[in-house]
Amino acid sequence: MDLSRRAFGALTGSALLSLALPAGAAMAADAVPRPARPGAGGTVTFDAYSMIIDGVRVPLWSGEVHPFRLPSPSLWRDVLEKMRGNGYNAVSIYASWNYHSPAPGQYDFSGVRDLGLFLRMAADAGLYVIARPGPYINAEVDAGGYPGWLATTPGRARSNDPTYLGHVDEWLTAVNAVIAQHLHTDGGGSVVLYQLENEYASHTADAVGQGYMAHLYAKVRADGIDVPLFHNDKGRNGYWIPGSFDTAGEQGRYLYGFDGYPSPTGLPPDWGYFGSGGAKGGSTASPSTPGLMAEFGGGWFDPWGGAEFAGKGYAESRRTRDAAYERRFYLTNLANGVKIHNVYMTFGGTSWGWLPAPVVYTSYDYGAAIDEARNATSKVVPMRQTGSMLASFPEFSALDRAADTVAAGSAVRVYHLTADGSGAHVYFLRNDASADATCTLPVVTAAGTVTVPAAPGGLRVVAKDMAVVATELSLGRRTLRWTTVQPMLRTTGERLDVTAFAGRPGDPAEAVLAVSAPPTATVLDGTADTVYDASAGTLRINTVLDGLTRVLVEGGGTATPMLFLFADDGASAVLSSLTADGEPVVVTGPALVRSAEREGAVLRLTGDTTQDSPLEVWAAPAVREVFWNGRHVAVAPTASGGLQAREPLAGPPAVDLPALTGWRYAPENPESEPAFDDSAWRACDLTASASTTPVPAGTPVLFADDYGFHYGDVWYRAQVESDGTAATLNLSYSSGTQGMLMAWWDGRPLGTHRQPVPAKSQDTQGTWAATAAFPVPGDLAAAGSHTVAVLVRRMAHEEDGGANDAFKSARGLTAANLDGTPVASAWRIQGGTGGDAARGPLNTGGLYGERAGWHLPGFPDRDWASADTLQAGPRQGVSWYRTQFRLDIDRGVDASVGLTLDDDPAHAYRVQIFVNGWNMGQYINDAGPQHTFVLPNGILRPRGSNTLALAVLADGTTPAGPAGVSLALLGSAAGGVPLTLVDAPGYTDLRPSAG
Ligand code: IPT
Repeated sequence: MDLSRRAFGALTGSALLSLALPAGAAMAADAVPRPARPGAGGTVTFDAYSMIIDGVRVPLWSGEVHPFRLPSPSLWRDVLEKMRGNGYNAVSIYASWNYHSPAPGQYDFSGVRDLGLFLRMAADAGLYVIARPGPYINAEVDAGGYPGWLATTPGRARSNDPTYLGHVDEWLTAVNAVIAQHLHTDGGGSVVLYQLENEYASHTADAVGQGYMAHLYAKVRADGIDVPLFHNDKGRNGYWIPGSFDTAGEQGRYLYGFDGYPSPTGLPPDWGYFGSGGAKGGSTASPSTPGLMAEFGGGWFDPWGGAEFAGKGYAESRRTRDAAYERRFYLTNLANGVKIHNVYMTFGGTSWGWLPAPVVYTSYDYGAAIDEARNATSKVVPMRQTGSMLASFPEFSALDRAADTVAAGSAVRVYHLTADGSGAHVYFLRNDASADATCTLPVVTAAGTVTVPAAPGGLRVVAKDMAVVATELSLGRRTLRWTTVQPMLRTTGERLDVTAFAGRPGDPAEAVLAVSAPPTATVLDGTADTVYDASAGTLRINTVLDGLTRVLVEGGGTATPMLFLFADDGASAVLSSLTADGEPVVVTGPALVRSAEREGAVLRLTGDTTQDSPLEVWAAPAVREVFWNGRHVAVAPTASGGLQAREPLAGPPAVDLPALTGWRYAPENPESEPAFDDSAWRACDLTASASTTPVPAGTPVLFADDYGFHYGDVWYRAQVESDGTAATLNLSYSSGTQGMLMAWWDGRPLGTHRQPVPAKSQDTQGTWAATAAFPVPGDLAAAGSHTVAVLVRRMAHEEDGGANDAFKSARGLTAANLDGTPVASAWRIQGGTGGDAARGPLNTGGLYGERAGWHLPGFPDRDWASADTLQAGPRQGVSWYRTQFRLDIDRGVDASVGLTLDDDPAHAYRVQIFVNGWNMGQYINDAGPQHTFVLPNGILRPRGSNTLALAVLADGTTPAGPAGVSLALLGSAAGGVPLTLVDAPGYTDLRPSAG
């Protein structure tokens, strides 16, 4: 029978309502449950296949998010709900020690640092949590997460040194006190896994490393963390497998995990079943624990521009690791037995303030599935398809490698697996060629081996992409004999079952259902052929993916009808499945469905539309009325048993952003003047340092960290004696890539030195140290005392990936001499004074304006000159611009706003961007590549007045200051989450006075 394009309404919803409900039909909507809400408690174990949570096998389909890279807690909920709505069932987080600890003994978990709130939101959103609090995290953050103050302590970090371990215990005590309240096991939350350390590839076979790991293990257990622990090996090296260090007598509570960031241009690696050894556990290294990819690259970080290894911007990461990359690499991981799969990053966010490690700039967008402006990109589509598949079909949770199978007609790679005990077979087909492949495949079914598709034309695997074929999948009340496109969704409702498939537009799709009696198949929308084979006992449906094709199957031996949905990528992107009051709710139309609640006949949905969107829901038969984001939606029953909105849901209205005008201007750096009073500055009087940078003979310690200045700019002043022949002032400094130093002699600029940007290794210690040689102006060299002032723009401390204390290399001035004679005495130093507690230690550095509160809302700038342009003539030093602007974005619209700076790239200057007192990043005009800075709502007031302050640092060789400064709309949706503005003090609360 061919019933293509039968009109809607030929079969009404009420006809379906009259169908009898079979006894005992209530079945779980999702085969894989979401975490219980706080209060429930639970068990967390694992076997060689997967995690087992509350007795149920749960593959974790996780994405990495860093709470510290989104300083607006209410938006955490947005990101978490976007993940859940797009198929993830877990979120993995780092906690960054430096973010929470301004000084030894001081720990802050409030405001933007409220880790407990994040964990609560994750549980509320229905996501399990993988907690990764270090102590070392890497993560492209300053010192790899170590606090600045740790750089001044003795004892080798990342080792069993007792001094270091003392500091580590302090951090773990603090952070574990928070995490322990959100464990799935004690009912407080949904944390199910906890990582010790991070890619610790040193001392893997000696007491230093083993003692360190054993110490961490015991400490974390002592802090009450009772979920399984693991470590992420830097590649599948077999480092830190169970038994490789002392786990305090515990067995079976520690997993082996590893990270992988394979090149997107190479072949996806076979790390488990299909690699050498083929151990079940996803790794030859640890056959008794499940395949755990603690980090699998979902994008890549981008370095500063202006050099050989120049950053290209994150559009490039997203292009090279696109949706097809995700299918090809992540499905290969699944084929290889990985059942705990975390994509690093899923939402990268912003390395705001002084968070970025030297290797990266402010944006940490990462080319991730959810972009820095919180937009779901095309990369969420495969995540939704596969996450939903894993949640719907338990057969995918316990696969073993099966007999090698070869496709006919095309050289696609076939991964054949069989599902433990269920009779299901799964085939992952990968096309590594650059042309689409068409093939047939022999598959194992309950009726023997069959070559699929049965219909002519073959099945297609798009170039550089991957496809899923499966047999004998349970659909709850029926069995699917085979499908040649990826199964995405399966629900069993009181009145209706739904099964959805997804693939590329134009893919031929064949789904064959086992039936025990003649069925009726009705093609409700789209084009499909259906063939009933009485002798085989099958109903075969063939279609070509194009939007959403709907086929309703009734009879066939099962009382409850089945709606088959065949979705191309675009249609699958707006296909959502939730549960309300124990019944499945399937929704098509809106980009995101955040929640579904049912009360009797009323179904309340919340979510986002990014454009005018249709809405159709399949829910409990009792549902008669639908609300969307609190608004009543007029609906009509449809032929497929759903309710359809009579009018589309509205997308977001146009958003108007104001031009930025009314600027005020003030130059600073009074520190460069001889008359400046530095008597309150800290004298550089130390003679020894724990830094890895040697203290030069005959000079006091000048390293900024040793004087408590850990982040941002730092000033130095000294009186220098000249015998009248002074010729060259040599200033050595160390700063991180893109750092710079500028000097003045008796108030006259001597010039600026810029660190050469390293051309090669991003982690090489010492490449960011240099000596600037400044000629002393002849007319100022007279015998006597002269004032030298030096400003060092430090970038960040190095990371410590090699566990060699690289983060302890000095930052700031390291040595000074005048014609070879050390400038040894009477140096004074001033850096960031710590800012305010709300914005935290990484928000501000030591510029005069930062010390004086020029960046803060409410600072009285009325005496500043008004400025029509932000461009000034060449002048070495610092200038500030301030303005205010009002936003008036409709409630109910989630607009994501950025600030764009633009100019002639020949102009040598950089800008520190402060929004309402928050340091939202650093723009380097002549390096790039970043021009647009995301300003998260909460920091930004979408309805109200905002203060923008720009600190321009110029080397004096060119005009400086951005030619263009404008607000940019980076995304908008009707919907969003309730916004709470982030509380932080203004100028009048703080009244800072610069010293
Ligand atoms: C791995 C780190 O574990 C992670 O913190 C982050 O730095 C990531 O890489 C890159 O973004 S390290 C691995 C790539 C050697």
